[in-house]
This record gives sequence, structure tokens and C-alpha cells, in this order.
Amino acid sequence: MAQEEINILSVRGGLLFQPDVGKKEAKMKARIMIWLSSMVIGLAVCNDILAAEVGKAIFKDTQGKSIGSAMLFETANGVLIETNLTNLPPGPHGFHIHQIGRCDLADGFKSAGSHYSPNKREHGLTVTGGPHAGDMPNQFVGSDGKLQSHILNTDISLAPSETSIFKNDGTALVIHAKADDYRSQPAGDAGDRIACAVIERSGG
Ligand SMILES: [Cu+2]
Ligand SMILES: [Zn+2]
Repeated sequence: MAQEEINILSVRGGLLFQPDVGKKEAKMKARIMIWLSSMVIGLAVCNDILAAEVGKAIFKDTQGKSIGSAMLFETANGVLIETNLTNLPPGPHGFHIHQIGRCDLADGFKSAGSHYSPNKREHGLTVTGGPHAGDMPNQFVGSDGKLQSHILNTDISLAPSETSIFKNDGTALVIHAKADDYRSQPAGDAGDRIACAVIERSGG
């Protein structure tokens, strides 16, 4: 976006500093300029909408290798999380939103903190007083190591609010080695963190 703006500015500069171009050529250049200008305005408007409502998260494994991504969409009923990953161990895995947007390899992704819980609830989808806003159902990886899923999380938002996942220190999606038992405190006994993704605004 910034690079496109610079390119377009240099087109304008070129036009300004060429006093002796033919009339026909000048007309054509003016037309191109108008077309490019409206494209810039169009892109800027489009970017604003995307920035407000869509998130993206790139997952890395414990080696630091990228294994896929998730897209997050604000809806009238919560945030829809669409996840597409490869190279994971087959079987069930705990899947949560953690409360800090940091995925450091050095500490096994402990940098992402505990589960996101702006309402200070207990851990567990099946627990009285639960769940954390960041608690989500286990994800099942096939024998091909792939995971493809859609989850609607009704306890979070992308827009500014008390439950926004775009808070100052961010949030992260984390996949665990084992299944979440949906009841053990503080995190469902789901084992090591085997993949982590900082959730960022898409297009920003
Ligand atoms: Cu977790
Ligand atoms: Zn939890």
C-alpha cells in the first residue's frame, strides 16, 4: 500500500516536471492519473474495512517453521475462526486463545501467557463458572497431519470492547500436544504448546 502510494506520487511528479510533452500525451497521462487516484482512494477505503473486522494468524511450530494460518472474521454472533494447518501430530489437540500476543521459541511459547479470560472465569467448556473466553473445542488432526476447521467463538470480538482480542499486548492462538479435558484447572491438562500464532489485523 505505502509502496503503491509512492509509485503513484512519482507518476504525478513525472507529469509535473515534463512541461514539453505533446497535448495528446498530456491528456492520456492526466487520464491515467485520475484512474490511479481513484484506485488509491478505493484501496484506502477497502483497507479500513478490513482492518476493523478481519484478523490473521500465522502459526509456527516449535522449530519456528510456518505450518499454516487462521483467518478471523467479526460476525453478528461472535468471531469466526477459519484454520488451515499442516505438519501436526495426528489426534486431538487443545486449542485456545492465550492472553499475550507473543510466540517465543526459546520458552516453548510460554510467552503467550495463560488463556485469554477478560471476564475472569474458570477454565473449561464443561465447568460451572467457565469457560475462559479463549477456551475452544479440541481440534482433530488426521493421519495426513492436516487440520482444517471453522470455529465460532461467541465470547470474543475483533472490534474495540472489553472482550476484544486486539488489546494492547495482543493475543495468540495456541495448539497443545494433548487434548483439553475441558475441566482441569488452570488449562485443561493439554500438555506442551506445539504451535503458536500471534493474532494480527489483516491488511494493516
Ligand atoms: Cu492453550
Ligand atoms: Zn482456559
